[in-house]
Amino acid sequence: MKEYSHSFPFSSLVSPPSAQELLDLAFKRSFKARGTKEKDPILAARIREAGRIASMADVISNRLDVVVRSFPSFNALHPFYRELTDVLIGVDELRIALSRLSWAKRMIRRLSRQYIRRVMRSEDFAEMEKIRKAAMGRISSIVKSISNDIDLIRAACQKLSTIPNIEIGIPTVVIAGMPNTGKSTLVRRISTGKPKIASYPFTTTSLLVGHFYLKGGAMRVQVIDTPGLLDRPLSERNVIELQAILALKRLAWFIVYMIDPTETCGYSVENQISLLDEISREFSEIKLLIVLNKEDLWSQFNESVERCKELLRQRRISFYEISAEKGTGINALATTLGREILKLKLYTNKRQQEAVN
Ligand SMILES: Nc1nc2c(ncn2[C@@H]2O[C@H](COP(=O)(O)OP(=O)(O)OP(=O)(O)O)[C@@H](O)[C@H]2O)c(=O)[nH]1
Ligand SMILES: [Mg+2]
Repeated sequence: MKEYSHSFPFSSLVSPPSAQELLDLAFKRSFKARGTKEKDPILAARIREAGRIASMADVISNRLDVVVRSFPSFNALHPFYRELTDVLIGVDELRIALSRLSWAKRMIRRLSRQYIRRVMRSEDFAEMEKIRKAAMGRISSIVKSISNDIDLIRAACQKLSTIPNIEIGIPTVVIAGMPNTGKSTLVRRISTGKPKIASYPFTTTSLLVGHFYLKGGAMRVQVIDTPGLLDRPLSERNVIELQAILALKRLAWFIVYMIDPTETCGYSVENQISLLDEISREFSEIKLLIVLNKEDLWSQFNESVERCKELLRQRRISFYEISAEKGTGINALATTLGREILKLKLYTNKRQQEAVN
């Protein structure tokens, strides 16, 4: 079995400056006066011109090197992080961009050595200056040629830095459902997570993590709030929804599926249950707990609430009745969640123990 690092892989990413900023920085550095004690004017000129080439090349190649090294190896990444990178940026595109930065770094170092050798052999001031200008021109062209790769990596750093620090391997509950059903409200209620809540769909656009504690604080459970899912095929899902799917597929020990039977979320009960059917099929091996929310409004929406309950009864699915906003029914839900997680944890520990023996 492959062993993955469980720590957050994107905490030390270094974002590159744009190609133009990098060149400006390198030019400035290379023209900073470099004193030499050399009395011989030819030798002094060689040292000065060679120093300018070296310093330009060093500034750029070192910076590119630091950027490339700050990225984790994608092969060693846990599938959740690798697939999330793929959804947000594209692993292949990112790999190509990084390898082009490495290529540029090597080319710039090689060119700088070649041109420095030529400067050091020259006896002529004008020729030395010409060689130095030629070196700078070629280094600039290389940097400009990777301008798009640099931009892609800058965008990647920005996106990857917004990924929450999700821990792999600790008990994890993922809250899923259609938009506006109250998932974030529940996460706020039962965990330390503080997602944004609003009365319009697609308020949550990325994954968000909170925690709650079991066994008097001895066991930490991760709760993940996800963006709302629509009832449609995987091939039509957008980047925001794919993050929710990925959390379900790769992280969930337990899924809480949220239904708004009042339909004030903007989606019909039939639609919400059709998505539930899809999730139960797709993630059949993960334990699923169904929650009907907004109980404080049910008296105004009897008809749809009854339709919803009937559809669930037909499927022999039991459910919890809560108001995430008012806090009713939350204790019973949290108690069950805690009990089921402890059972799963015991089971996992036993399996691990058996694997060791
Ligand atoms: N009356 C009532 N309103 C609720 C309840 N739970 C959530 N809401 C409201 O429903 C709206 C949506 O809540 P959110 O928690 O943002 O819903 P969400 O499922 O996270 O929505 P997305 O992030 O867009 O998928 C907000 O206006 C909440 O105040 C509830 O139990 N009762
Ligand atoms: Mg939300």
